[in-house]
Amino acid sequence: TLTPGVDAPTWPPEFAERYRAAGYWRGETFGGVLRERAAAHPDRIALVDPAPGRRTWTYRELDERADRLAAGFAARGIGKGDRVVLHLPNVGEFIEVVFALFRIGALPVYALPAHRETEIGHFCSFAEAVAYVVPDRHAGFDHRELATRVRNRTPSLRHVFVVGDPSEHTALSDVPCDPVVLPAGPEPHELAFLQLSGGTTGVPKLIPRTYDDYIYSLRGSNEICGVDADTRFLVVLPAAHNFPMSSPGWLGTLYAGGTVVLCPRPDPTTALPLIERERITMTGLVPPLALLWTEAGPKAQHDLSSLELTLVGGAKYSAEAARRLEPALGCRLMQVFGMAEGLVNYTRLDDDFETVVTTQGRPISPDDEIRIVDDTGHDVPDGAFGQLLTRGPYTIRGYWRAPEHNATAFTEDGFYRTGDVVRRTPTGHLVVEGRAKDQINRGGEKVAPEEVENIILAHPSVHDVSVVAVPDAYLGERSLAYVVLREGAEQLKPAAIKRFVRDRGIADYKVPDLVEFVDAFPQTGVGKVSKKGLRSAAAATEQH
Ligand code: J2J
Repeated sequence: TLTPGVDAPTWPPEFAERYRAAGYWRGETFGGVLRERAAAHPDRIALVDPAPGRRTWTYRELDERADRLAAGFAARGIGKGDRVVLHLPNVGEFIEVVFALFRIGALPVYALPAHRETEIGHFCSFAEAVAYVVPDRHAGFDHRELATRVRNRTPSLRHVFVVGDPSEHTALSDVPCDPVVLPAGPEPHELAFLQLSGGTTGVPKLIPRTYDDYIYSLRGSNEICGVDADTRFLVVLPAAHNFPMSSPGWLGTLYAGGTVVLCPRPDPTTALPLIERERITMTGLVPPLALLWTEAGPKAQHDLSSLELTLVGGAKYSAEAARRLEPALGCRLMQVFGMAEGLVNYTRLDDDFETVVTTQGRPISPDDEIRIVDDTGHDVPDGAFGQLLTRGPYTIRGYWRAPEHNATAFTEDGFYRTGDVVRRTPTGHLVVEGRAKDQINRGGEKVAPEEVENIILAHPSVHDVSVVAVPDAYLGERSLAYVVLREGAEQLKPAAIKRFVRDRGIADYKVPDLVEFVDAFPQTGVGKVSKKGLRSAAAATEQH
């Protein structure tokens, strides 16, 4: 039932041919890549999970483990094209499960550790997932209870696999089986997984990526970042995020035959000792973490001399903060401006320092097509600001099962409307100046105001609500909910609104940071709430 082009628009044949002819799409799959690496260097360490009781996997062990898990999944009726919602923190099982699913052509749907019942319920039902993989407990939260509730309301969901104590579900450790009997694997042009979009709408969209396109972005990223078999990459951000997965991330590192080390928590107290102990050479951070590390680095009594390169992206990194990273951590800085939909820009190792600190890089591929347009869709003059549109060998042509949304999110000729406002320097580097899309970028975590507004609107005392971004020195942006109460409704405290949102079961980073009660919103001509008006009101509030 799963063909690119049916569940999701795919590249027109003439583009696919061009990308193959140019050597971008090479007909590889992740299952095949891992098999080849395991044959070429079986005893090299692929993966380290340093949590208490440090565990390691050689390439051969990871390959065998993926095989036996894949066979176990297949024996339970999970097959090609089936969707499996993966909701694991940075633990070794995350990587094992992903490669097992790749091997049988089942599609991981990457949930973030912070997601709760609202998001998980949506992913499971919208993707018609057949299985859901969780930890028993993580960060004080019992995932098994959530899994039971989601399972009870999702007819397609046949399996819940638990890392650790399974309670009423199935232990992941019971899944692997021998002998390994596997069905035919997936084709390189087929979908490999569904990634989550940051989103601007009431529910997050799913992003369909193929082996061909994603592996090209990995190869390109590896070349730019200098990833090779000696790379020891620390996964600091949640492994499910597109950035630590592919820019160049854990998948890029495994593609190159390097070593991936999973960091359980991103704070410098956890990460800096790990850099010393595991001789980490490369990592990726969002700007707020980069700020924390920059503060902590020089004070920490840890030997960070192995660290060669730190990538920073996911949200705007100020030039002023960027200037301080290299001296503080004793490594090179690379800015990265990417998106799970595709296009990734990097500053280059041979860029001059000013370019590295003041731009967000240039595209991976010579065939990444960039247009910068005004509100009417016309190209702006060279160097002027405008909205970024892009099309290329690893940028999707449409979201999964979302024809109506696709009609506006993409141009007729297949350019993705990123919603980012950028300008291009004479060297082709992009500078991100802002955003035209209705989204809050909370230190790299994306929040769709509409999703939060819909929840707040369900509160019996609330007449109307608008959620906007306010500037924040640490996170870049935080969220502010302007709430209009119903006439005659009892006055509420901000905490009551926050609790209401939290109790609905939603990722914590989506709970509004600030709540303000107002009598009315600024209106636009068409009678819709003016987010622009609200945003400038919010900026003014912040200054007081
Ligand atoms: C400003 N805004 C940025 C940056 C992303 C690598 C790096 C990041 C992501 C990512 C990714 C930015 N400066 N340096 O997938 O592979 C904002 C833009 C963009 C949106 C995409 C990767 N880097 N952004 O952040 O899908 O608004 O991917 O459109 O989570 O983040 O978000 P996401």
